[in-house]
Amino acid sequence: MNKLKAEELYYYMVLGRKFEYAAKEHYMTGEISGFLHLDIGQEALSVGAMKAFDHGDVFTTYREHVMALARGIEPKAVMAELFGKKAGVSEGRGGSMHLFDPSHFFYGGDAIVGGHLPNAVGCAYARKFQGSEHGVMAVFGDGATNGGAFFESLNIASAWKLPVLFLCENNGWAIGTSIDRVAPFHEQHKKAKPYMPTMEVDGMDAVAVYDTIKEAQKYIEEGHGPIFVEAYTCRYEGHSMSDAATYRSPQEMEICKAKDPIERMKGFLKELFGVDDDYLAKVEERAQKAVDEAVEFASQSPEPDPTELYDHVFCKECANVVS
Ligand SMILES: Cc1ncc(C[n+]2csc(CCOP(=O)(O)OP(=O)(O)O)c2C)c(N)n1
Ligand SMILES: [Mg+2]
Repeated sequence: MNKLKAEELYYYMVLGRKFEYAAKEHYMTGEISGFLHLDIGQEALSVGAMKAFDHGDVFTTYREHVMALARGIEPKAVMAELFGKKAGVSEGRGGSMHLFDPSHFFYGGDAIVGGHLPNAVGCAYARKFQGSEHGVMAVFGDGATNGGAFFESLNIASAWKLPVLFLCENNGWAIGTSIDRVAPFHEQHKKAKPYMPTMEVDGMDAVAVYDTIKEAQKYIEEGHGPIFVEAYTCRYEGHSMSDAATYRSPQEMEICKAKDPIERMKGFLKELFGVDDDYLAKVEERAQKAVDEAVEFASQSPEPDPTELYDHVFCKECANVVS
């Protein structure tokens, strides 16, 4: 990895973490409502994967703010969406779980666990049918691997050799249920092995995630069919803002935080490229400024017009639809 790319990964991880702390703060004041799932601790996975998969379509879970930022969606548009404002990336209709931006080939954000996996497979089918050279990445949590939609998606993607990169973020928890209580093994790629090749990566290491996703992307683009990547990671916060995560031990958190992805990337930048503390402080400043501006923009933005409430609900031009 060259210095420029490493610096880019670092910037987006810092931006992502600051963005999430700001979102948390403004949720507590009531300016953000609905659900809010924070990505703090998982930034290496979110940023490394999005920066590596730099073309093609992306479908993600509901914990997707940092992925959206790393895909290139403006912090102002993401924050305004969390605030439910018209200038939000989904015009204030989706909120935190439904950041949707076709111009960035980023289709959310899905509240239904595993519900986006068949959509990703359908999109890959369309891309193959269109003769596109690009593939599709679907990101999902360990909890999604216990659902039927997951197996159905692996099955048809494999049978039809569709260009899908299945990326499992295994943080060991599905809300407050440990994966070890509800799956026969901790490593979820074992479920995919009968269908496709699998890879494992340390999800707390942005460089490793980046390299692994690049390799996996190349594989699907060469027309071999789907591939499955499992990244082991830690979320520092509860599942959502309504989860105090009392089920987790201090020891578990200590082990997680010792692997902090941002600290790790700092070490990488210092050792390999000799960056100094002054540079790192400037990155922090730049990221904080972008977040402050996003919050200011979101809080000052107008609400959506209530007369638009029913727009996009029914397709007025479609046959057999009475509006
Ligand atoms: C089909 C479906 N079943 C159940 C839920 C409730 N639910 C929301 S998140 C979640 C856990 C999903 O697992 P994972 O993605 O690993 O969770 P995380 O790591 O984000 O806590 C569940 C069961 C849902 N949203 N959709
Ligand atoms: Mg999980």
